[in-house]
Amino acid sequence: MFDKILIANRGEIALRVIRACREMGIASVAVHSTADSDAMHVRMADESVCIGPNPSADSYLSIPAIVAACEITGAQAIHPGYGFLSENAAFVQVLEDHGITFIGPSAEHIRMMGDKITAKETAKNLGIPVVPGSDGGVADFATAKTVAAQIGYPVIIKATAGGGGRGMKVARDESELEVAFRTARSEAKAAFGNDEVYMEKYLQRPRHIEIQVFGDGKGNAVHLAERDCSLQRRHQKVFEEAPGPVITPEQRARIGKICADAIAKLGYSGAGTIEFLFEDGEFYFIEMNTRLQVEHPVTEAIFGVDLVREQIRVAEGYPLSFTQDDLSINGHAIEVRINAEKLPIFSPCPGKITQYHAPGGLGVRMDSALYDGYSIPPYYDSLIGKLIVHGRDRPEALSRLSRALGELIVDGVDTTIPLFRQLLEDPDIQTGDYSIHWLEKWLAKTYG
Ligand code: MV4
Repeated sequence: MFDKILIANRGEIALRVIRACREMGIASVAVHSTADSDAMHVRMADESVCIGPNPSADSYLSIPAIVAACEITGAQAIHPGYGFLSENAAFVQVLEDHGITFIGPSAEHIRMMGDKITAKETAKNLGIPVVPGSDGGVADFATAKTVAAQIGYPVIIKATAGGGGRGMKVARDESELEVAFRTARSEAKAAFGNDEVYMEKYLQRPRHIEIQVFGDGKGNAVHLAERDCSLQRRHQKVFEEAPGPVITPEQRARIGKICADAIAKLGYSGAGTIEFLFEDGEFYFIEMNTRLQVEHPVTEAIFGVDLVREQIRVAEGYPLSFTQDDLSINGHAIEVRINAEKLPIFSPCPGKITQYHAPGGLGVRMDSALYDGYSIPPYYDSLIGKLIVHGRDRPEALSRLSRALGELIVDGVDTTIPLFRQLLEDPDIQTGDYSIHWLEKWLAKTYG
C-alpha cells in the first residue's frame, strides 16, 4: 500500500489524481514550475515542491528534479498523468533504479508501443486487425513503389517514431509517391531524429475508435468498450463520446475481447488505449497509448468505475477490482474540451480568469483547475477544463451538454465554449454522422 504519491503533472489531471489519492487515504505531493506557484494543484495537494523554472523542459519534464522531489518528500510512487513524462520509457527505467513505483505500464511495454512498427507488428501477432501495409520499415523509394503497388493507392506514409498524427504524408497515386515519401522521411528525421517510415493503405473516411483496456500485469485484463474521438482538429481531440454512436454490441464485444486477450497475453499493467480506424464495419489498429487519456471520464461515466483508483491499486500489486462480467454500459457520455483559445484559428489565449462558474446537476462533471482570479500561464497546453455529461441515452447526453454549457461561465479569456454551442445545433452531430474529417470541413464552412 502506498502512503504517499507524487503527481508529475499539472492542471485538471493533477487534481483528478489528487482526488483519487484522497479517497484512498493516500497523501499527495504536487510538483510545480515557478509559473505554477499559485496553481490549483499546488493548493489542493497535501504537499508541494517547486521543481524548476517555467519551461516544461526544465520542470515537468525534468527527470532529476522529479526524482529529487520524490526522495525529499518520501513519496513511494509517481502518477504521471497524460503528456509530459507519461510515455517516457527512460523515465520509468530511472524510477525502477531508484525503487520508486511508476503508476503505469513497464518501461518495456512503453518502449514497445512507442515504436509504431513494433507496436503494429506486436498487435498483428496478438490477433488484432491492422491496416494493410508494409510489414516494417520502407527503406527506399523503389521499395515504396513496390509496396504501394501491392496494397493499392491511396497510401499513407508514417514515421516509425511518430504517432498522434505527426509526420504523415498521403499519396493518392504513383505520381505523388516520390514527393510524399521523401518529405515524410526528412520531416521524420527533423522531428524525431529517426527517418524510418512505414506505409499503409490510406483509409478515406474512417472514424477514430479507441478501446479502453486495463491489465493487472499478471496476465488478467478487461476492456471497457470504446470511445469515438473522430471530432479532431489538427490531431487535437475536441469532442469525445462513449459508447461510439455507430458501434453495435456485437462489434464491441468482438473487438473488446480481442483487445483484452492481447493485453492479458502481453502481461500489460495498468490503463491503456488501443486506437483503431473504423470504416465499413471493420476495425484497423493504428497505435496504442500506454497512459491514462484526457478523455477517460466518458468511460468512467458509462461504467461507473474510477480508472485512476484502479491504476493505483494495480501499481500496488492488487488484482483488478472488477471482472469483464462485472462491467456493463450504462447510458451515454460526452466530453468537450474547453481550451483557452481564440476562434477561428484556435490561437492560444492565456490570461487572467475574471469569473469562473462550473455547471452542475445530475450527470454533469466539470474537471478543471480554474478558479476566480487565476492567471493561465502561457507556457503549457491550452486545455483549461473538460465538461463531461452523462445521460440515459445519447439524446439525453446531448441535451444535458447544451444545458450545462449554458451554465458554464469562463470570463477573461477566449475559449472554445462557443464552438460547442454551435456544434450542438448541427444535424450530423445530433445523429452522430461524422468521420475524422468532419470537424475540419465544418470549421472551414462555418468560420471560412
Ligand atoms: C491513418 C489515416 C488513414 N489511413 N492511417 C492520424 C493520427 C494517427 N494516430 C493516425 N492518423 C491517421 N492514420 C491510415 N492508414 C488517417 C489518419 C488521420 C486521423 C486519424 C484519427 C483522427 C483524426 C485523423 C485526422 C487525419 C488523419
